[in-house]
Amino acid sequence: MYCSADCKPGAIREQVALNENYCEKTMSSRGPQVEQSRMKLLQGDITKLAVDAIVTAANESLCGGGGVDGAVHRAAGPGLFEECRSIGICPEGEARITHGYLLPAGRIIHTVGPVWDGGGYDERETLAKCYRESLRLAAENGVETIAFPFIATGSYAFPKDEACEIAVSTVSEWIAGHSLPKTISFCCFDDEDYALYQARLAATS
Ligand code: AR6
Repeated sequence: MYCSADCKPGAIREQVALNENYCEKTMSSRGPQVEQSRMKLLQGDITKLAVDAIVTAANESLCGGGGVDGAVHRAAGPGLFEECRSIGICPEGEARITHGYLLPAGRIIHTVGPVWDGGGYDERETLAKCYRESLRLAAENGVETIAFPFIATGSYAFPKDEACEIAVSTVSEWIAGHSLPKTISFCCFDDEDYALYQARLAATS
């Protein structure tokens, strides 16, 4: 499904990531049965996605807050809070998995991004680790379809250009070495973030 500016509110804008060159490359190196790109770009509320797992940008307590994590906790309901409380602390760069409760997504992967502090505190590596750890947990749990929000770019103030580059390159590296998840989506909340990913994905191909 792809809808443009005339999207109804709440609809998810989606675009198959990467262009035909990428498909051609994939087809010649791996055979025609895997011609579909495994990265997708979406726009909308991640809590509405009926995927096997969504990722949320949590804090170390995993007990909710603002931004995407607040939305996830509100939509999933109190069962999520109870399970998160039983897990305890999740350090920066790590991830934990829970049930999806009232969400259409079956599972929730909670990862804790770095708070941007100028870039001299391993923030970039920590952010890449968030993606890798989330994907590792997803694969271990048989997740075939997963969606990521734009981790650390809200309250945690990670510069968006760099965060997008790290997200796309880390996911690309994962895809090259792993068969699961089969489809990995980036779910952007606003137009500006969507355009940033669109340009980055086109450049990656
Ligand atoms: N669907 C998709 N993306 C969303 C949604 C949504 N419903 N809501 C916001 N975003 P942030 P962080 C985007 O601040 O920077 C919380 O309080 C938003 O536009 O949610 O990692 C946690 O508890 C932005 O691009 O996460 C932590 O304390 C992106 O989600 C802290 O904030 C991430 O923004 C984590 O900060």
